Amino acid sequence: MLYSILFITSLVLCDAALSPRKVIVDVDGGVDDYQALVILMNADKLKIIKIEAILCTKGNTELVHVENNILRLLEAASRTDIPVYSGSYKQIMPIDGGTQRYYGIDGFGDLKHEKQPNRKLLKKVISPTYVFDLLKKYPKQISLVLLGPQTNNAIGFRIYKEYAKYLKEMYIMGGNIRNTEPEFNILVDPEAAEIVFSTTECPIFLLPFETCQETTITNGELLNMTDIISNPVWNLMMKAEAKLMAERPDDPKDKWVSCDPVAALAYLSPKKTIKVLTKRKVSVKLDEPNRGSLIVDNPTTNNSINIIEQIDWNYFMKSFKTSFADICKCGIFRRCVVQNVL
Ligand SMILES: [Ca+2]
Repeated sequence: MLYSILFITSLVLCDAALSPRKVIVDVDGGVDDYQALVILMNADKLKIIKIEAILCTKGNTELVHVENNILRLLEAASRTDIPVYSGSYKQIMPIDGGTQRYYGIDGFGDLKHEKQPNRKLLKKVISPTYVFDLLKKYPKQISLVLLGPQTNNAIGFRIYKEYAKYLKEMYIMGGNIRNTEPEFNILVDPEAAEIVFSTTECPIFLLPFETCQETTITNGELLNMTDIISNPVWNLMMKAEAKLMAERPDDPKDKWVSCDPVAALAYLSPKKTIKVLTKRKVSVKLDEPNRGSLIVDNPTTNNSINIIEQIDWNYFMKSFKTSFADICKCGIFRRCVVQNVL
């Protein structure tokens, strides 16, 4: 029996190890960023992808909270080996505040924690410099998954002339394609998004907010999962989710809309996750009214963005559950140490 397990596991590891896809994840530290990272970290554990770095940017909360939330997740998952880089503390043309309070002041439900995460784990280099060095080392091999305002990315595009050329692809959560109401990630730094959309040289896969709103999953279904999943990573996330749902207050029958994990899965398994993909010309409205909303299909725009219009929600839910259930499980070749979290 043990030989069978060893054989199957080594087959999986050997096969996947041939070509783990390299990815950098740029986050703004909300509960949904956390969920996205769990999906990606589980795939990293299986050697399907390699998370080269997590970059932080102001968005859901101030930069220091973003960093703390990500470090706390890595500690809970015993994955402090994944490098975390600080990034932009402010947008290019900041709006008042420029942070979102949907996930609380600290972006993670304002929970009380027994201890602060180890901030010494933060890398000393600023993120655009690190990313460009990595892009030069692995040209056209690195994907970017962007789950917050695109400030870090836009700065990279503007500092380094060849930044855009070296990227393989970008998966971006953000924007509106049908409503006029701007989506947060674009609204909070429209100039950054426009820089990225107008100077990109690699394929962009954009997940707009309206696609996420079509979810078939309810708050109640998420809360009920606590009956079948229990580990430090899940418990920490659900403590924040349950507190925030109670404070808003949300009805269990309401749709549970969480965009970032959908964008992460779209990157990880595009064929299984994305049901409808269209190519559209996309730019960002930089003046009022509706500053920060997307202008779609404008013939004068010179790009072609892949818009993720429909998702397989059953596949998403299955993957979401599996990722959270497995993230802390110890493999034969990997030691799991449960940290002092909750
Ligand atoms: Ca986010």
